[in-house]
Amino acid sequence: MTTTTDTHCPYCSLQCGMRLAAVDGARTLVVERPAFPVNQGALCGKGQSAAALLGPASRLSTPLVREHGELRAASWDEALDRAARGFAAIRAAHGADAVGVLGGGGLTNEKAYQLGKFARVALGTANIDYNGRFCMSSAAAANRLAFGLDRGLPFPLEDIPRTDCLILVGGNPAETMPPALRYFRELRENGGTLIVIDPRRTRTAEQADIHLQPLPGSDLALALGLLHLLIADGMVDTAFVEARTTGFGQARAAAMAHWPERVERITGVAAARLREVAHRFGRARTGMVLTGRGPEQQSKGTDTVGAWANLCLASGKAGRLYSGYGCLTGQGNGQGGREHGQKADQLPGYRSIEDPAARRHVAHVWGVDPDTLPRSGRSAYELLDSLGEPGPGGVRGLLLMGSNPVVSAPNAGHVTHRLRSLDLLVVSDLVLSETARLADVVLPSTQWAEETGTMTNLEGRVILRQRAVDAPEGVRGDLWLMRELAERLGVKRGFHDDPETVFEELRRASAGGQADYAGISYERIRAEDGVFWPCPADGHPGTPRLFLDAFATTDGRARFAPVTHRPAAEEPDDAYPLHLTTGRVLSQYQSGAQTRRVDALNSAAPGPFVELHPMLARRLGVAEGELLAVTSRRGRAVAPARITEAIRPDTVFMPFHWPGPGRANTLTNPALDPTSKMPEFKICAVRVEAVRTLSGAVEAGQGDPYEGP
Ligand SMILES: Nc1nc2c(c(=O)[nH]1)N[C@H]1C(S)=C(S)[C@@H](COP(=O)(O)OP(=O)(O)OC[C@H]3O[C@@H](n4cnc5c(=O)[nH]c(N)nc54)[C@H](O)[C@@H]3O)O[C@H]1N2
Ligand SMILES: Nc1nc2c(c(=O)[nH]1)N[C@H]1C(S)=C(S)[C@@H](COP(=O)(O)OP(=O)(O)OC[C@H]3O[C@@H](n4cnc5c(=O)[nH]c(N)nc54)[C@H](O)[C@@H]3O)O[C@H]1N2
Ligand code: SF4
Ligand SMILES: [Mo]
Repeated sequence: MTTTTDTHCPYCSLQCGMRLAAVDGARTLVVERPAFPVNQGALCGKGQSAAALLGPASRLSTPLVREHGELRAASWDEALDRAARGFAAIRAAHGADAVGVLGGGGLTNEKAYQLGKFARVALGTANIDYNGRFCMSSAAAANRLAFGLDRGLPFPLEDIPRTDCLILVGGNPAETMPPALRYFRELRENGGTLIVIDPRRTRTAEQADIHLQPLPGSDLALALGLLHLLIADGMVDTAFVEARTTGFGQARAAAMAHWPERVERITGVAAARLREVAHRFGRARTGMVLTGRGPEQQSKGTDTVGAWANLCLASGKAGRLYSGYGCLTGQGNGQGGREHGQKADQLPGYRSIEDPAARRHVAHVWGVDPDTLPRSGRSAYELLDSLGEPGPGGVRGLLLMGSNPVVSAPNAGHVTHRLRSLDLLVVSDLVLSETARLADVVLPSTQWAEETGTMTNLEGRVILRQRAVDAPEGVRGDLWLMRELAERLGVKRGFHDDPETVFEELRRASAGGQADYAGISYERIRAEDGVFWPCPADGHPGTPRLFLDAFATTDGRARFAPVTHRPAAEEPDDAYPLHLTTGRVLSQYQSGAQTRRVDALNSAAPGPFVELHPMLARRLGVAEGELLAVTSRRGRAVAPARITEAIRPDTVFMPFHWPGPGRANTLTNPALDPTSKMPEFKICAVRVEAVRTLSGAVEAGQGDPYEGP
């Protein structure tokens, strides 16, 4: 017998609708679900192969505890007791803030919400943050500064084909969100212009009318140069600027100092090309700017996104139909995960943890005294960097749910060392990730199709992932294990393992906040293909398009960002003469903890590589497939050369999906953006050499590049 369930993909923020068919309760297949509007049946290879991780084969199926240095199987009681006792002991000895929590943007809204509550109420710690800090925190910060609200896209994807000119900055959806490419294709079929800005000629850039190939880290200068040309060539929409914005004077002054020839020197983009882009965008009736991680994952990411938002505002392409700035959020619940309280400075509903009214509201929903709620804690990298530190302020115990920082954190050799120095590391995961391997207690969690929960996709559309199959024997849900841990920490009420009960509480906690879910219910989502927040009341239609009447600032006006260009935290020099940038490939997801366990994906993308230009390859004397050692101030990585004319000759690119000798994050620079605390994943200075053997090259390097399989 075959039963089918409509649900959504476990991976990226597109949250493609899919149908799961369970055959005789034994096999699960992904089949087409044509009706869901976002992807209309299309799935990428990751979605198509997602059922491979449902069975027990590559999964954790029992809790593990460390004994005499080794992980061994344990009962749930033993594992939970050990975790709770350990946290309580650290708290008693060093204070509540000595226990940290790191969450993830892949967790459902219910899990993210309850994790934030668990940290503040059951552990009493300020130190909770999540991996979204490494993802879209710069765009989130810039959105709040410019528009007063952070929702990645202020419009649904279906608006993209209806705009006249779209600039996509440092995003590669052909590999990172393939079904979304349809929207960009339709834009061009409708006569619109697609401009892509990326140091590499990616599969996405190949589809553009214009591709600019700037130096990594120079986007801020590029955006300032475009604004300069809008002003100089009379393309500013003065009526819009006067009626709906503030702060143009300062932005204008900064832009005037970025004349085209100066910008050409900083970015490597010819002044004539810059002018062509400024005129196409400036003269278009409607226009959008979308950013991916390229311009965001920089130590000046917030300012850079602000500069792109400025361009939209100056040309009157914001707060109007088919126009606006948007960020392509990345993780499955990258959007919802940043709304309901697993961020260091935040309470549910996108409320500030420092705001007395917000504290009162949420404390009331939680049934606690507002004064017992901690204040803001440390951001993700600052948290990881403080692990195991002796003395006051050091975090000695960590609960990690939904991230694999041994592979994905910047300066990962150092982060691994810090994780190892903890008194207690508790990891909840589906698989024995590289980080779970370091844990003292590993808790096997249910995932995706084995449990129900809501996710909020990149459009701000709240969708429902429905349970379709039974979890493997021995595996429990994250909601359940939070409740069990809370109980063992003496908090017997307020934690639930039923997702709908948690969602009902989340609705109340978010009510009146910016990300207001009060009018959204499981029943409504089922009936309506998702509901866009804010949705403050039962009969409210939801809000697919934001800012059409007013921006979300107190005076309703958008704010120009007062930004000027500055260099990357680490620029090339004689010792490290090249730029390294990092990113993704089509067939692996993030740290690869899930996708490296799927055969079909592994054969398509079996391992790390270093992408470099033929001119550079000749200079280094390296042929396709031969090994290269890439060295930065933080360590050394070794991977085969992939030679392509698609990249600038002064830049090399590595994907970050693998642990071991080819781990890109051994190299990356943890310099943080001062506002968003985003690390500079997209630029650091490196030296590249041809090497003969892997082992020789690794031994000659520094640090601790090899972790896990
Ligand atoms: N296959 C796959 N899909 C994914 C993911 C995955 O791991 N694998 N992860 C998901 C997640 S969490 C995210 S955040 C998204 C990310 O989605 P994207 O933002 O599309 O992904 P990236 O590859 O990180 O970066 C995009 C592009 O930025 C370019 N770039 C590098 N440096 C610079 C720069 O300085 N300036 C500019 N303008 N561009 C630069 C890179 O060359 C790259 O092509 O993808 C989501 N989808
Ligand atoms: N060099 C470089 N580094 C980067 C980036 C880059 O572009 N370049 N991008 C950054 C970005 S944008 C991101 S988003 C991060 C992502 O990097 P990570 O935070 O490491 O993300 P994942 O690899 O998705 O890790 C999620 C982990 O949680 C597990 N998991 C999945 N679902 C659940 C669940 O429901 N419950 C539990 N308990 N576990 C679950 C998975 O098995 C996996 O081990 O990487 C960042 N690192
Ligand atoms: S594009 Fe994203 S959501 Fe859609 S199938 Fe691929 S990984 Fe899943
Ligand atoms: Mo991300």
